[in-house]
Amino acid sequence: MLNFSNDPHRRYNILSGEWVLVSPHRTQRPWQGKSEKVSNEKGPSYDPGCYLCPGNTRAGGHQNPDYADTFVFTNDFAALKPDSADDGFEKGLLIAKGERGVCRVICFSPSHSLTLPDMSVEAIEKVVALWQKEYLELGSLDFINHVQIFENKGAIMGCSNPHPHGQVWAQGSVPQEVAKKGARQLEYWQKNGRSLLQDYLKQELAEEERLICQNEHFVALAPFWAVWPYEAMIIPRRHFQHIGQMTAGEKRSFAAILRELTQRFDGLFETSFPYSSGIHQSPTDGHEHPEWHFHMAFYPPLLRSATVKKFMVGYEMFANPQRDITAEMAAEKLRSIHI
Ligand code: H2U
Repeated sequence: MLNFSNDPHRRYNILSGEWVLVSPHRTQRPWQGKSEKVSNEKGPSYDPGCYLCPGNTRAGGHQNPDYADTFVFTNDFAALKPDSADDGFEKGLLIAKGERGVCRVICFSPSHSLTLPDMSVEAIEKVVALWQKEYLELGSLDFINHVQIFENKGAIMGCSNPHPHGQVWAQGSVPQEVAKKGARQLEYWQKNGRSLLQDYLKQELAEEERLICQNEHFVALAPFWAVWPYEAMIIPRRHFQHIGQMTAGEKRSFAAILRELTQRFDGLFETSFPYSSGIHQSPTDGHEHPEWHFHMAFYPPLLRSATVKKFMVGYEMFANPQRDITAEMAAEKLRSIHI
């Protein structure tokens, strides 16, 4: 009988249809590889050289308003543009397609030195309200079929500026990570008439060992198929498709669980915990998507301390993602953090 905390095994990701190799017996191996430098120093709340601080001038020459809570602007170096060509291209085996879109940057707070876990629930609720507005507004444009909301946090994740901020990339096609999750959820919906994540959440609530924290409307857990060491997922108890459908109570609970989860992350290695987080929800392609179950995923790179990160290299690049500590071990650690 398979022993999850000792035997090498593969776990199936019901959302993406992909597998992860888990090698729990390797958690004792020594580390003589690269260590990252960390600084736990909080900078000043205003930095005259920061392009996101209120009143400052950005690289493109635009001046930020003297904003009091959140602020959104069109990315001055946008990866996608609303008016570019969107023709198809095919020449033998060379295939391409023009892609139109809109990229925006969202400042979470006027304070340069804060991060989400340092902010009040009320302040985070304003960020959630802005995500809601951006999803609905960009999603209603006729050339936009998907809106990706995400945050890159920490220099280790390639984030260019510590000022608390995230991004929104809205585009004409449905990107591949979302398309994979959509396909699995649709398959399950058509077969069972129920939300895949609703049933998954029910099982996780019964099993308990991968739960991290929960409140009235949301549950944060380490998914069974997690790839990143402290990967986490926030799932609403109610089955809804997108952030635009969140009730006032759900918005508040979502802000509260975002705060609690990120505070637990910060407590893990006593450092401002880096991650990429993103919201996965229904495409804005004009179709009903009853199969979609809104959720948010966190992919943090740190492995065993504030300075040792996991690298997705070698076997992972050429074969399959792999991890050592199990999702159960990670959840237990995150649950035990005092916040
Ligand atoms: P990161 O979240 O990866 O740090 O990206 C910040 C974004 O801010 C990045 O996409 C944009 C960059 O293009 N930016 C501006 O739009 N204006 C500026 O003045 C500097 C950075």
